[in-house]
Amino acid sequence: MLVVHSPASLLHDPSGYFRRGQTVEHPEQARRYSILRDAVAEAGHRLGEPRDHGLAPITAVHDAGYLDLLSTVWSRRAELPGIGEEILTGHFARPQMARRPEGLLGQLGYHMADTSTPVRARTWEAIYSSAQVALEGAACLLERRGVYALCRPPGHHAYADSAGGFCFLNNTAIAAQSLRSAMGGRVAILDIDVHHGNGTQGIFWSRPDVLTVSIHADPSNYFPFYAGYADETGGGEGRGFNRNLVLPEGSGDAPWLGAIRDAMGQIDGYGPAALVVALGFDASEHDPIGAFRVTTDGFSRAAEIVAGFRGPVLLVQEGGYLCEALPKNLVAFLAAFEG
Ligand code: Q9C
Ligand code: ZN
Repeated sequence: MLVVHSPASLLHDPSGYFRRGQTVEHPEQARRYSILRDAVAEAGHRLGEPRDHGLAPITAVHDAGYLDLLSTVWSRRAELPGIGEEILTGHFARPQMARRPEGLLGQLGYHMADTSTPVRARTWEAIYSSAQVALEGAACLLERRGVYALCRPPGHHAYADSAGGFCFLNNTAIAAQSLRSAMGGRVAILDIDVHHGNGTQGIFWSRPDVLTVSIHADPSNYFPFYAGYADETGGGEGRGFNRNLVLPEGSGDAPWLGAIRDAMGQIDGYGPAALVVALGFDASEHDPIGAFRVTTDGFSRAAEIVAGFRGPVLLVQEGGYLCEALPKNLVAFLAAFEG
């Protein structure tokens, strides 16, 4: 399998993370990149770095004001005297108070959902390169059956104009949009990260040309809380082209694989020219912030089901946090996908 990756992923390494009133180690560490890359290299996959596909395919998905903020936060740091190595706000816009202010702190809160996405000196380079990894994966998919894009930082919680849940640029959505343009036909997205792919759902909400299906833990008491319910099926022309398969916390291989079969049945019926899989490994039984009990064998079975798709499949790395099972689950998934 061709693996696309970028060492620029290492340029964003968040430290602390505000969780339930305490500061804990940030789960989305740069080491995730090295561990996943070393594991696929060891397993004999072919590795390559991305070309620069530029900003245009990112602008096709994200708002200009949001991209302008992300790319200039660090150069504007003089607006915040005494700032340390991370810039983060604790003020967030609400639906009833949603003016976009001039200042840096207020703009950050306007474009962020939570405190999990601090900006550091080289964060923009890291998130830009993560998007380029997804775009290179999409470009290489035109002549291949499968490509794995080792994106880090992840992307599926990022909306067109907001960061959140460790995500800044929605790599999965950027790749899907690029495939949509390059191939002409419709595109489907299957999100098997344990968290709802809320940003991806938001980006394609009103569009019938990109089917979005997410399998995740019940958001009534789990991140992202405010989206991901089964009755969210899309709006306007996109009505019927979003699907949320919600499973209870603690779900294991059987219900999870059942949901993946169900999702793939709907995706096959949709007849897409390509499939993008938002590939989180945080459904693992060993994940430190997960909510499911999926085994390594479960990830292999999932890959077999996904590999049954007729067309090309782009695998985009999403969540999945540091534990011994993380690299094993990736290697098992890729091996079973290739059959
Ligand atoms: N109880 C991704 O997997 N909150 N993002 C976790 C832990 C945020 C996860 C709190 C989870 C975001 C890409
Ligand atoms: Zn996740």
